[in-house]
Amino acid sequence: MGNMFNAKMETLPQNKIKGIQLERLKKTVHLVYENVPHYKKKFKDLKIKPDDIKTLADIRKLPLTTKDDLRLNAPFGLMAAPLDNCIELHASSGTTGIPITACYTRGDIEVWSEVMARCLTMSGLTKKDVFQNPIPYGTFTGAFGFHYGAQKVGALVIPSGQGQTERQLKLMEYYGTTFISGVASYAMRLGQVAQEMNMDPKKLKVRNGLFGAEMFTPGLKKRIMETWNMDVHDIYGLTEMCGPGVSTDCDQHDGLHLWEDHFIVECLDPKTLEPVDVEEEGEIVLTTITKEGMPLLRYRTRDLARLYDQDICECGRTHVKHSMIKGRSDDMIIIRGTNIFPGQIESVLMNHTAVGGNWRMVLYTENNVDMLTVEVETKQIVSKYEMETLAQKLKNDIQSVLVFTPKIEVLPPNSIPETGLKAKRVIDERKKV
Ligand code: DLL
Repeated sequence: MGNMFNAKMETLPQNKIKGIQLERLKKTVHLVYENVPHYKKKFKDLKIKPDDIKTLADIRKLPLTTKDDLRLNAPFGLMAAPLDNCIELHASSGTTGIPITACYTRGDIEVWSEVMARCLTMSGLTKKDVFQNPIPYGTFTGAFGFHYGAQKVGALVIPSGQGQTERQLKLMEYYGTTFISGVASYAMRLGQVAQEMNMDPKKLKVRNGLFGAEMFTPGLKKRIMETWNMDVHDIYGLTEMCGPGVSTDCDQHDGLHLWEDHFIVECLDPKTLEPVDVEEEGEIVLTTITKEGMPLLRYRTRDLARLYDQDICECGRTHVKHSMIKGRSDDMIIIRGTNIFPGQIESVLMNHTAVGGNWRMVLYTENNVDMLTVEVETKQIVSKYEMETLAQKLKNDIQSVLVFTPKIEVLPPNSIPETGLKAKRVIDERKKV
């Protein structure tokens, strides 16, 4: 059994967790009803009152909250606490221009630090570690979440911040960093740059990494593990909940434990909004039950995953597990009638050792027909012949998974432009009809 940050809560029997959830759900429902006009109106429309929530199953009586609700009420309209009681603001850039903003009370920061400390300890962090945090410190929640959690564990935190990959690697070497965090694709980039600098990442002292914030396929995870000779864990979270810290996979690496004493999770069919069966894929819908600043009821994350059966995990934790996030429902691309998730393509690419860390899908229109080119960087500079052979192999493999044949363009390392914090895997230049 690995270390736990809060063994009592992490191993609490399910019936006790359910008891805590009900009590906290009732409190949250009253809090938003009394303080957030948006929810008061929704309750009125649905003809419900806070006291109608008597059991956990009653959660289904509550209104769902969508990204549009957040945007229409931006930036502070969904706050349940006065801004005077808030001490920090975070926002996610979003793709539509209006950022999703969340303000935290001191209590919210305390809860966030706690869940992050649990996730980090689950991934192997101890107070003996030198923890490097190569994430921009800014309104993005990533850096601060890891920072607070790692300090709570008692590790030595190096707040190395944004980018400058060579500098990050030199800091790792100089300070003897043992644990790194970050955005999944950046871990790959760090490994690639190390090799370009003739530095062998395996010879550094880094032995653990906790990454997330974007699609994180098992193939990419394996790649990072092999490049660095380190154990890699997956962390999920979103600005609307707290930032990173909603769930992480334990050493069993067969699902992410979601902290049920702070969040209630449902998995719904995105079309019917009915619960899907256990282990069926659906949209993750989350209710915060300890947040004070901006509590949210039944928030539709758009993230697709499966919830696993409620067995006690080998690691001893009792909190429910979900599969890795397959992608966002809005990530799905429909091209000539075929549904494609970027993760399906990445899974194929990562099976080929000659493929580097960076790749993207470019969609465009040619003679009124939708076309897809998958651009893939090689790990090292190779001959034209090797590039062509690789392109052919990738084409065959992708075709067998997708029943669709994209064009493949194999490129030398560093050909695809960096797009900032999270990798941009899909460029859609199709003419909108
Ligand atoms: O990305 C919080 C975070 C930071 C998580 C660092 C983990 C590590 P947002 O910018 O609000 O917050 O983006 C949230 O990113 O709804 C998912 O679609 C995606 N996402 C986050 N973690 C994962 C993951 C942060 N482990 C959105 N796997 C979420 C797949 C993830 N997708």
